[in-house]
Amino acid sequence: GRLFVNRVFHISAEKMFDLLFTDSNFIQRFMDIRKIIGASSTSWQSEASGGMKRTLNYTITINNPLIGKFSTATETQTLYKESREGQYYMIDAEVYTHDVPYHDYFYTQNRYCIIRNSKHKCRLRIYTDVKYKKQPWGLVKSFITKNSWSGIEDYFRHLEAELQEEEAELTQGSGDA
Ligand code: YK8
Repeated sequence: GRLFVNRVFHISAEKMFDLLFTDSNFIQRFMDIRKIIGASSTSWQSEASGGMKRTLNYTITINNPLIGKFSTATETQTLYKESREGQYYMIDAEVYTHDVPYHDYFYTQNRYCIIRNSKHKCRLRIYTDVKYKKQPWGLVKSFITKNSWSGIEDYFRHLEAELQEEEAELTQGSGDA
C-alpha cells in the first residue's frame, strides 16, 4: 500500500468527517470538478459488528482512450467501531470500478484516518492499496497497478489541495489561528 495524504489541517476532526463522509457542499463541489456524476448514497447504518456502513454509487469520468470515457463505480465505506466522535475516525472504503478492463480482477481499498490534534485541528491520513480478487497474468497486473496508482495519486493530490482551500476559507476571520 501507499500513504497518499498525511497532513495536519486547521479543521476540527468532526468537521473533517462531515466534509468527507456526509453529503457536504464540499464533497459535492469536489465531485463536480472531478466529473464524478450521478452520485447516490445510502445513509450511515449500524452494523452488528458495532461499526457503521454506507454505500455510494457514482460514475467516474476517465477519458483515457485505452480504458474508456466513463465507468460506474460502487464504494462501500465502513466506519470502524473504534472510532470516537470528535476524536478519532477510521474509515475503510472499497472501490469497485465496474466498466474498466479487467474490472473483475481488482478493487481499491482506501483507509482514511482522522485524528484530533486539538480543538480546531486534525491530522488526515489516507492510505491506499490495490487488491486482487484473482491473480492476473503478470503483464496485466503491472498494467492495472500502474494505471491505478497514477489515477489514485492524481485524485488524492487534488483532494488535498481542495481541503487546503477549504481550510483557508474556514479559518479566515475565525480568530482562532
Ligand atoms: C474514490 C482505481 C483504478 C481506476 C482506473 C482503472 C484503470 C483500469 C486499468 C486497466 C480508472 C473516487 C481509478 C483510478 C478510478 C477512480 C477511483 C477513485 C479515485 C488499464 C487495466 C474514485 C476513490 C477512488 C478509488 C479508486 C480509483 C480507481 O473516492 O485507473
